[in-house]
Amino acid sequence: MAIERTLTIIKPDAVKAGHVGDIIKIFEASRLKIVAARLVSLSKKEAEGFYAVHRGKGFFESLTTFMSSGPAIPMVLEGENAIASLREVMGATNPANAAPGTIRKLYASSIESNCVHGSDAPETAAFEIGYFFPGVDLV
Ligand code: IDP
Ligand code: MG
Repeated sequence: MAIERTLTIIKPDAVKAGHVGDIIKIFEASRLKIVAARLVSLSKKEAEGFYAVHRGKGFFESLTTFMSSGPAIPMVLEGENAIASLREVMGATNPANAAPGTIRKLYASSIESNCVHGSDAPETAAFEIGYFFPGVDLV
C-alpha cells in the first residue's frame, strides 16, 4: 500500500451543525493525517468549478447553492491508501445507505447535505488538492 494524499471538505451542513470536531476525530482515528487545512466561504462560481464533473446533472444547481451556503473546511489528508480509506469512513453518498459508524451515517441529514466530500481517485485528488491549495508546499 502506498502513502497517498486526498482532499476532503467538511461541508457547510456539518460546520453549521457543529460536527467539525467529531469528523476530525474520525479522520485521526482512521490514520488520516491533516497536512493542510483552510476555512472557506465558497462563491457559487467556486463551487461550480470544484464540482464541474457534475455540471448538467439534475442536482448540480442545488448542490452548488448548498456548497456556497456557508463556511466549509477543505483539508488535505495523508496516509496509507488515503483515498480509499477516506471513502470508507465517509460512507455512501446517501446517508440512508451508509454503513454504521461512517460519518454520513452518523451526521448527514440527506443525500445532498451529507457532511463530507472525498476524492474518488488519484487524478481527482490531484485536481481537487490543487483547487484549494494551489502552489502550496504541503508539509
Ligand atoms: P460523493 O460525494 O459520494 O462522491 P457524488 O456522486 O460525487 O457523491 O456527488 C457529489 C455530491 O453531490 C454528493 O456528495 C452530494 O452532496 C450531491 N449529490 C449526489 N447525488 C445527489 C442526488 O441525487 N441529489 C442531491 N444531491 C446529490
Ligand atoms: Mg464524488
